[in-house]
Formats: sequence, structure tokens, C-alpha cells
Amino acid sequence: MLTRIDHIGIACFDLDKTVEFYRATYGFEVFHTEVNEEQGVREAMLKINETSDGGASYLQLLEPTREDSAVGKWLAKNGEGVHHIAFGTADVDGAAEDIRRKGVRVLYDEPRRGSMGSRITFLHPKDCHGVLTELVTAAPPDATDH
Ligand code: MC0
Repeated sequence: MLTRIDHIGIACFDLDKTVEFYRATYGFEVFHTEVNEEQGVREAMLKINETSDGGASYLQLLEPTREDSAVGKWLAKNGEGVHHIAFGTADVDGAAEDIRRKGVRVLYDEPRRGSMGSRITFLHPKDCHGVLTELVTAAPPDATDH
């Protein structure tokens, strides 16, 4: 079961400038930053609100660390903007398997490491009406060192 919007991923050319835009314009502060070399991104998570399932919703600002990464390729083609949406679930393995059985391509055989120790997988945008869609199980609160 998918229980929240975990985050909206926004691709940008310059993470520091984009963070400053979100701070100065809306007052959103950085909750967490990290580099995920496997995904080829430097990212900042801005927490928007807690959610009723014990999780939270974030904006995720993404700057590519290399041109041939998913975000690097997407930025070169489209410029800055919304790159993906991510739904939160307590069981990313089960949710991915359910969705795979419905004929949607799940991009990873096993979930991989996402932001703040989460476990993530992606659904192919061509099977989701043009939206790259991520499924996320957050790390337990005491395992998150942000
Ligand atoms: C590509 N396409 C997209 C898209 N990326 N459509 C909507 N939203 C996107 N973000 C479309 C292209 O326009 C193209 O359509 C077709 O998909 C194939 O794209 P491509 O440029 O040839 O690229 P591929 O096929 O090599 O790769 C696309 C794919 C890839 C979705 C498989 O980007 C991928 O594996 N993404 C999942 C990983 C990811 O995005 N990581 C970055 C976030 P046309 O019509 O032109 O054929 S990491 C993250 O978010 C982590 C850190 C976290 O949340 O914790």
C-alpha cells in the first residue's frame, strides 16, 4: 500500500542556487544533504510536512554528478524541472511486486539505496503516463543520521 507522497524530485543545474531559491522564496530549509554516487546525484531534502503514517513529505533537489547519469541526461534534454514523483510505502518489495504483476516495468530487481538510508525502486515513465515514479520505504527513524 502506498501511503504518502514521499517526495517530488526536481532536477537542477546548480544545487546551492536552487536551495537558496526555495529558502528565500518559500522559507523551506535543508533537512538533509548527501551524494548518491550510484544514482549520480548530489541532493538536498527539504522537509515539507510530517504525514499520518509516521513518515514525511519532502522536496528533493537533484544536481547531477556526471553527465551520463539519469538526471544529467534528463537535464540536457529538458532543462530544469520536475524529474520524478515518489510514493512512500512500508513495504517497497511488496508494492513493487504488486505493480510489476500489473504489467508496469519495475526498473530494479531488488530495491537500492536511496536518500537517508531508504530503500527505493523506480517504475518506467513510459508505463506511467510519462511520469518517472519511485517507490520508497524510509529507513527506521533511529537509523536515519541526517
Ligand atoms: C526519461 N524519460 C522520462 C524521464 N527520463 N520521462 C519522464 N520523466 C523522466 N524523468 C523518457 C525520455 O524522454 C525518453 O522518451 C525515454 O524515457 C527514454 O529515456 P532516455 O533519455 O533514453 O534514458 P534511458 O532510457 O537511458 O533512461 C530512462 C530511465 C532512467 C527512466 C530508465 O532515467 C532511470 O533508470 N531512472 C531511474 C533512476 C533515476 O532517475 N535516478 C535519479 C534520481 P522518448 O519519448 O524520448 O523515447 S535518484 C533518487 O531520486 C534517489 C537518490 C532517491 O530518491 O533517494
